[in-house]
Amino acid sequence: MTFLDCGGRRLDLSRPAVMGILNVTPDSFSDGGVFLSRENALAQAERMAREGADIIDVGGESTRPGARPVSAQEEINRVIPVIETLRGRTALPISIDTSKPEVMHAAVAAGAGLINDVRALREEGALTAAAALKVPVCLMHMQGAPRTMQDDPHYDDVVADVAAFLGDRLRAARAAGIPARNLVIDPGFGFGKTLAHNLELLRGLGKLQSLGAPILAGLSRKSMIGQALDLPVERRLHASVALAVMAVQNGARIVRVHDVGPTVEALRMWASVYPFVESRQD
Ligand code: 8Y4
Repeated sequence: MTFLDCGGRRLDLSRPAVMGILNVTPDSFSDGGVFLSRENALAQAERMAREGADIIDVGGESTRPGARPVSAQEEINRVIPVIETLRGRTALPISIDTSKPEVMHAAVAAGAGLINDVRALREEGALTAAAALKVPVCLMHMQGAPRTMQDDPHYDDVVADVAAFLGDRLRAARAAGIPARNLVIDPGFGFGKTLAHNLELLRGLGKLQSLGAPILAGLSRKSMIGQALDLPVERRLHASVALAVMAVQNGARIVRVHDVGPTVEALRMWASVYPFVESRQD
């Protein structure tokens, strides 16, 4: 379990891995449509590669509360040209952020080597599609649906509830024919969670390790930082880096971030203190 085979490109998990976020949505909260054009998206990806990203996550659907749903065709039109060009311009594995089976098929055909699904393969046909494509899959926890998930989230015990959900989705994925070695789990910070839920999940992240799958954590620039520190999205870099280090310390193997350079530097320092994953504390 020291690497994931992402369609022939290796993602080394013997040290913390950094997943760079590449939004190709015109309504992205953080990037404001600046990287809508193919050329800008590619320049952004190449910068992340230079800064030490281990994988690039390409997404064409916004899951912001209130965002408009996007058709499979629209998602394909946004992401496929970017994946095709990226595949030739960098040797890094490429991840496709989608929940739709049609997009999974098109993206893997275009060169994506990992499926990042915030709906954990719960859409109709998604388990079958992911199993047929034979690439690793990240299964993320979300309570409710993006439009309403932040309305009034409730849990008995957020860590236990998220662990139970991820355990169910791991079993469903394996039953559909996805080998255990190709499964990654993610607690889904910010997806149907209050600030208190997110903080408790981060403290208890290590408990998810008993599920036996590598853990991915996405905390970069999220509203939990805004809520805890009263900072606007453009001033969340330092807290994002701190949270990435805390997630790794608590067992995350992959962190999904906007600011690759600063995160890589912080995690290289972490890895010099903890050179072997086995020595990690939780
Ligand atoms: C500023 C910028 C504020 C972005 C909020 C956000 C995750 C994910 C997202 C995650 C996995 C986001 C696609 C939300 N978050 N995939 N995707 N894990 N696996 N919001 O946490 O970045 S989108």
